[in-house]
Amino acid sequence: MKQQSCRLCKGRLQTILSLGDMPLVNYFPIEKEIGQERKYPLTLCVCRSCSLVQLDYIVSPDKIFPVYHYESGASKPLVVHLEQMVEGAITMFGLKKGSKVLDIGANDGSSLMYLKKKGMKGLGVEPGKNIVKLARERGIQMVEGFFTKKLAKTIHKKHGLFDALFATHMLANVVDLHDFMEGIKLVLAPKGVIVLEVGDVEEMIQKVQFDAIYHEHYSYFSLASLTKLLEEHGLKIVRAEKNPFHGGSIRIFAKHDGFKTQDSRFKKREGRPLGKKNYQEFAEKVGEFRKEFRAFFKKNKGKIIVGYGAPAKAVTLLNYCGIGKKEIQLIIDTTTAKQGRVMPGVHIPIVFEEKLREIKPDYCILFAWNYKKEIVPKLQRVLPKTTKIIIPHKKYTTKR
Ligand code: DWN
Ligand code: ZN
Repeated sequence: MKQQSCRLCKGRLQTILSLGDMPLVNYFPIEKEIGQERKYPLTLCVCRSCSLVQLDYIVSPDKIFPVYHYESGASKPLVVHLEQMVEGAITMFGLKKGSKVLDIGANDGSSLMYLKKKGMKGLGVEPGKNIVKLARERGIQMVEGFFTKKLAKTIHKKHGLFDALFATHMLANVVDLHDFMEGIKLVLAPKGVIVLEVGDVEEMIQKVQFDAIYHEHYSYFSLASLTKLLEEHGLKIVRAEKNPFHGGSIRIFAKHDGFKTQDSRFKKREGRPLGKKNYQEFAEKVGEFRKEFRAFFKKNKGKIIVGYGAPAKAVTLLNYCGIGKKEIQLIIDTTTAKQGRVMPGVHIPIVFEEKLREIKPDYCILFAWNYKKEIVPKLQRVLPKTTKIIIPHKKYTTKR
């Protein structure tokens, strides 16, 4: 349903970019479901009062998460990133054997597996039925459902307070941010720490990463909007870091109010906040991207073109640019849940990585561009020397 006002401050929303009607990005149809995908308006807006970037059309989480084809464990670099994040929290905040940790949006339990190895007591919260099953099969204790104040009360009653809460790239998936934060406060021990990582909206806008826009990303955070949200709920950011993960992320460490900011370099606002001009330029460049991307296929009609990686972002990119199985023969992906299925809306078949050895494409488009460091060498080893690798947002073709 259309959101009339800002989900953070009830301010008025200003449209930045409308991407048209788009399918959901993490439900990959099987053959017989092709063409039945529901599409919803996808429009990026910004609040005129608090500058939170957000969608104005809300697809209920009940329609998105109960069956969810994204598995953290399918991306090795993500598992490494999560493990490094846990190590950072252990060093900075003295987590140790026996510490109680709650992972909100635990997905397949990749972070909790590591915490378990370190001797900590982990509990995961995840709405995706199919991925909760995966996590449980790995021996991870899970609560199936959305983290709300109500669920927090139940968790508190059964498990008490937690020394650390992790929420990694899931705050964007929360519709009621205030209810979520009240839930956090209920289960965080007095000296406990929250480790929260989100996509960095300033990087997204400046690097024209419009493919990060999709219905399950209801909000797009800056350090300023995150600070506003937490401080409204008596939570204090004690340390903030930026990292290049997922195209650019912000990681914050927060505690109940009353603790000193650990990080003297911590600034409430990161550089100059984005303004109207930035958003206009972003919208123009997205239009240019679409034109260039479509022109590439026109120019290479008849050539063999494949994709590597079937991330959520590729669903937005392909549907917005109107590129499908006529132009791209297949997409390779390591996620078991996505095998034998097709890309939502454009119906390009998704196949196992082994297929790479059988094909001799003229071009391979890296849709999982955020892992280019790990993936390009792999492609260069397996694909013929004549194949050109295209990396979106870099618009360069790696010469071979
Ligand atoms: O917010 C979200 C972002 C952060 O992660 C989630 N709501 C959904 C998800 O978005 P995504 O699907 O764009 O994330 P990834 O991690 O960029 O997806 C990478 C895709 O590429 C996965 O389907 C796995 C695949 N992959 C692969 O085939 N070979 C990944 C690697 C590293 C590989 O070597
Ligand atoms: Zn607002």
